[in-house]
Amino acid sequence: MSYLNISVEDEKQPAGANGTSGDEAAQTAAFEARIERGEKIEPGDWMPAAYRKQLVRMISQHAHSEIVGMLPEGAWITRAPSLRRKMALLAKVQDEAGHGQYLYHAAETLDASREEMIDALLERRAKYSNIFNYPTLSWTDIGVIGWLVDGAAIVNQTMLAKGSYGPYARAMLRICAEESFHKKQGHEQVILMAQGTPEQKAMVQDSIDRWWWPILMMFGPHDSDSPNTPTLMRWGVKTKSNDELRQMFLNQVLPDLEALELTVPDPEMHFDEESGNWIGGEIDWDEFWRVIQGDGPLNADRLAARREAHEEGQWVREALTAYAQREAQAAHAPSTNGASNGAGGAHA
Ligand code: BYC
Repeated sequence: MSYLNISVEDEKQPAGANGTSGDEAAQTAAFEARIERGEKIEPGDWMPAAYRKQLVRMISQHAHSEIVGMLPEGAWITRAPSLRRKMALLAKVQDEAGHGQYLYHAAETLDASREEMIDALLERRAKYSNIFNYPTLSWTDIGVIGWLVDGAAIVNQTMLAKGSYGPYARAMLRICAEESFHKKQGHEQVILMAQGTPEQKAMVQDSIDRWWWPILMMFGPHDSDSPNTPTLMRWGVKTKSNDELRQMFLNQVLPDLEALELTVPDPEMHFDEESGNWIGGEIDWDEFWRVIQGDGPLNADRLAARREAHEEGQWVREALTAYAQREAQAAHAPSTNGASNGAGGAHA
């Protein structure tokens, strides 16, 4: 399935347009009416090919982000400053693996195979979030990631939880519940460090200075440069745009940062009385496009780590396949008393 190449033709599927057959136009109209009524679309339901492709693209990239996202924080598990912090970090990184699993499963309900999705990641045909291509240089990076990276993800995912595709929306509900624990433990760490010694406060400020701009990039390009947003919004996968979510995030975190006397590395950041919004300077979009196209500080290292993990897991996949085949054979083998043998026979 070439889900990674969304063609212009794929995008053009409003009812009755572009030479779609009468049947397909009627199906598309009925599909769009369901979305309009707020119904969820479920795996066996009819859906336009472009809806399926967009979902597989987005859900699989989201899954990759969760899995690659284990690496920056995973690097600090052995260096956590206390047992309590180590346990929290272990639990968080393990949660991210679970999120990847929910999401790969959600994509599989759309007939995407796990192998193809993983290959696309490892062969650099699929993207994953820009944010995970930067290094975690100090312990305070872990607090800042928990608070602000997971905080940004929650803003985005709370919106996706209202989306039109049932399995993705339900995965988002569960993921957001877990992410809110991640955010709280990160916020607690930042509060503690910001109120600690001058060195601790300087450390946490340095982390914010390095992570701030990449975090704002997580929401994606400006709406005017976002080719996928119009389709995703028409079909209710996204219910808010990239810029709307970025603004919500700014309005949420700037007062909290101010309360801790922490700053952002943006001299233009100010509160605009008229609009009620925090408004800052322009993001370095050249850096954003460079990083998501594979040329960020750690893209090569992240993929090398994923490739190594994939190769080391080969024997597990082989063992699982062999076990499943044996179970299937046992289930079909005639039993001695003439009844079906059942899966239990495999253990004999
Ligand atoms: N990074 O048309 P656009 C987590 C790509 S993990 C990389 O606006 P769309 C966590 C985009 O894919 C949570 N690429 O796209 C885990 C598209 O390229 P393709 C991660 C990006 O889909 C572990 C092109 O740019 N969250 O929280 O409408 C530890 C044009 O963009 C990015 C998700 O994955 C980016 N930031 O909107 C800690 C959320 N932005 O595919 C924490 C799910 C854009 O056409 N995804 N691109 O080649 C989404 O909500 C949307 O896909 C996006 C982009 C907002 C990211």
